[in-house]
Amino acid sequence: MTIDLRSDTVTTPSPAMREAMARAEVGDDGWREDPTVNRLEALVADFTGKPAAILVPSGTMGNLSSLLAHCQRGHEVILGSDSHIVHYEAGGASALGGLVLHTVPNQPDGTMPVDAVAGAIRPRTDYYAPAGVICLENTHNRCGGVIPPPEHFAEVAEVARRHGLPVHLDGARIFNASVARGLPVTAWVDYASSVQLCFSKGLSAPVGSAVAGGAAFVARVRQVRKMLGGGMRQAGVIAAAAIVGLTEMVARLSDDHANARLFAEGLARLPGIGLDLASVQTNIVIFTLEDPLEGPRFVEAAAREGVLLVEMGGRRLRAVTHYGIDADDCRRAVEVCASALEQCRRTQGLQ
Ligand code: TLP
Repeated sequence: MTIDLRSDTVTTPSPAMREAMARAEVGDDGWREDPTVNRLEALVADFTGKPAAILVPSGTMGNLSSLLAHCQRGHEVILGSDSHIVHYEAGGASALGGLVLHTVPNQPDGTMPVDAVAGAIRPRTDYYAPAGVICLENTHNRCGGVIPPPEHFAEVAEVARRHGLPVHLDGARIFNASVARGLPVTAWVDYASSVQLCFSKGLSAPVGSAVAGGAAFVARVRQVRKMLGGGMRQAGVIAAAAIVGLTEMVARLSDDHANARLFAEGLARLPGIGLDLASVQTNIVIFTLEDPLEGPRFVEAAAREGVLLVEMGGRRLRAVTHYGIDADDCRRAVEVCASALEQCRRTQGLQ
């Protein structure tokens, strides 16, 4: 059996989700007549403590529609250099929104130096593109699923407040942060004007994300979602699974975190692997291979033995635990990584 650690996006719906999808009461959401979508949106608003929420097809559309709703063409989006929006959203904010991505270095703990955030907000003169929004990400994917603390959010929110800017939170995995820290999602979300959260990552729903924020903002996102072709009709079948995700799959994220730690501890003992165990705070494990071991070769060797990982460039690799992966899988994955290291050394003539 393949142990797929490429992402928590590979999860498939739980039996309870399939059941809920089959039974979902539906209507045309274009008319706001899908009762299951309406229930999901109310639930998300409740969870996030925001006045309104809207279902969108993906995390990428959630972020993009939020940025387009906050900004006008030519505005700058101030965000971390390792943000998902910068790396993995196909440049949509610039291509479709005419927005300029102004990056501030991300630190290993997923935060940004607050002075640098403030410094990125340009003076209002004819020369500069004006700032439109500041973005945060939690948990921070490319920093290894780490959890920037609420205090950091408070500091960034204060900078934003001083400049009259909104803060958008890419909270694709905010529930992982919440479970790992034992805090409600509002511990972070309260500092953001808007949040995007995903149902199709650790919560294991097949499709969907939500954006939450103020009523006028969400109304604007609804219009942008339409523009982007993301308006859906009988989306209750999707929303039904997301509701199960929100109500039944959040607490079990602690299993994913324990499994990630088990895998990371085993991996850290292997010679040739660089891994800072302090960075393993949730379900993501990012590790490095020592020079001159090659990432793509390692990924191929592990795949031949049934363990799938993602190569991130620069000898960095990623493993993500999720629903469907248990402790035995993680122990097996460590053995396979040990074997992959040996194979790499052999094929690269290093032993
Ligand atoms: N992340 C995916 C890939 O796109 C890299 C993954 O496997 O981790 N924000 C964050 C922080 C994300 O990690 C992701 C997905 C998204 C947004 C986008 O969500 P989708 O894939 O639903 O568009």
